[in-house]
This record gives sequence, C-alpha cells and structure tokens, in this order.
Amino acid sequence: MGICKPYFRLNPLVCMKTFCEYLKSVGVDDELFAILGSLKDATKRIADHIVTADRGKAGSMNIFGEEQLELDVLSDKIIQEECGENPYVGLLASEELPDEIKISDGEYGVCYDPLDGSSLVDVNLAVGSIFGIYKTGSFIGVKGTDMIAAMASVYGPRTTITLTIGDGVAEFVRCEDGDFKLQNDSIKVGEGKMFAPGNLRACAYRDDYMKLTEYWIREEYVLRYSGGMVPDVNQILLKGKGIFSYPGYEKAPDGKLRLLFECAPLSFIMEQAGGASTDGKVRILEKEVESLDQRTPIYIGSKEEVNRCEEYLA
Ligand code: P6P
Repeated sequence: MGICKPYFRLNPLVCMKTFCEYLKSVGVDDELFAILGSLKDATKRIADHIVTADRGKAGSMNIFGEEQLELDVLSDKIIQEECGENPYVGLLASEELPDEIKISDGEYGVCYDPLDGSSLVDVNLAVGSIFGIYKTGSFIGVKGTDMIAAMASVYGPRTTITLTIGDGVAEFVRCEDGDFKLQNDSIKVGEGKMFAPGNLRACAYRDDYMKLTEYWIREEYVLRYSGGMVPDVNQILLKGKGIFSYPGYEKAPDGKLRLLFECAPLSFIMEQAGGASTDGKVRILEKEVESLDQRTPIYIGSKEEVNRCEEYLA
C-alpha cells in the first residue's frame, strides 16, 4: 500500500490505508462504500474550489432566510452531482435547498450542510461540510439513531474527513497525491478543560447559561471557539476533550443550529468517539426530525461536560 507523502510529516505506519482501503478493511457493504466514495470525491472538489472560487454572493436566499454565497451554491451543486451519479442515493436534503429531493430509486438518503460557516472563508478561517446517511424515503420522521453513517469534512490548513459508520470514528487527511489517507482509526473523547461557548449573547437573557460559562471561566478552561461548528467540534474530537455549546434564548428559543443537517450527524460522530450530545434535556440522536429547517440547542463533547450542561440548564 502506498505511503502517503502529505504536506506535513506523519507516522508512515499510520498513514497507510486510503479512504477506500479502510472502508473495505472494515467490511462496509457495496452501497455504503459507493456513497461514502461519492462524498469523499465531493469533498476533494469543494476543497479545491474554496481555494480559488469567487467569494461573492449568489444573489439568492436559503430556506433559513440566509443570503447564499457563491461557495454555498457551488458546494451544494458539487454534492448533488456526485450523489446524482450514484445509483444507491435516492434522496437528498440540503441546508441550501427548500425541500428534500428524490433523485433516483436508490434506498439511501443523504442530508448535508454543503459548507457550514461559509462566510468564514472571507476571513480565511476553517469551514466544513456535514453529511448524514440514512436508509429512508423521507427525512421527516427520522431520528439520529436511524443514521447509518456520518461524515464531517474540514477545510482548514489541511483537508480532513472524520467518519463514523457506527463502529468508532476514523480520521483521514488529504495527501499530496490528492487521496485521503487514514490518520487515526480510533478517535476517542475523554475529559478536559476546553470550551467552545457559542451564542454568548444568550447570557444577557439566561442566568443558567451565564452561570455555566462563569463555571468554565472560573475553572480556567481553554477557550477554543472559531465560529465554525465543524472545525470547533472537530477540534474536540482530535484533542479528545472539551465542550461545544450553542443554546437557545428569548430571541431564538431553539438556537440557530439545524437538527438534521448539523447537530445529528456531528452528534453521531461524537457519541461514537465516546462523547455525548444533548439539547440540554434530550439526547440529540433521540430527537425526531419534524421539519427540515428544525433547529435545536446543542451541548456536544465530553460526557461529563455534557452532564454538567444538563445540570446547569435543568
Ligand atoms: P454565531 C456558522 O454560521 C454556524 O452555523 C456554525 O457553524 C457556528 O457554530 C455558528 O453558526 C456560529 O454562530 O452566533 O457564533 O455566529
């Protein structure tokens, strides 16, 4: 098997398997192998476009009323193209599209945020794509526990893929030859003092969230918050510790982040790494998707930190 020659030094003993070789080695069936391969190829194309594409505005709005950037639309188009060539993908739902779309008779559905935090590209910060894979004819009514696989692609100084197929979490890094090579096949999240406190404006309305953030500050937690959920949660996975929080408050009771496109896939990955994820009361993966634009508060990361959030926010 080829030794990758990435832009940075890696232990050649670890960086041996390609993304596809890894999937074969863990016995992924042909359908899921093909689907994950399509998403890996989409990731490559999106990564290349981020470096060079127009950072302008697309002149359109998504279902959340957010102005779409060229890159949002382009990333969505790339994922639709790659999935459209895959006979096993029958259903797509994208944060950038108003409804789920049936694209074939395939049994699988792929829901995705094509470029989460896309506005961060303008200030050259890391962004990511989030994918959830289900065997379903509609995303309405599914729960995160129905997910077959979840994938987070991170476009930062390097391009990486964090993946779960329900048996732990693996990380892949894009190497010089353009392929993704296994960097870690067993990511684990323990405990540690690192926090990514989103929506701090909620502290002006919620004493419970103020008290929780004061606890983290008083206990001298290291602050790691970039404004991009994918890199922020990915950092917790790779550092093996920490908590990402994004509460609701008076002006947005369910917060800002979407259950189907962002929170459920990242929660599946986090739980598979030994972490946890809640909306403050309910396990994120147990929440039923009632609408594509459904939002949810989220506290995701180390188990003890998630428990602390539930205690403070009860
Ligand atoms: P705020 C990016 O727009 C995003 O959807 C997530 O990636 C990120 O965690 C959150 O919003 C940031 O929200 O309120 O800090 O700008």
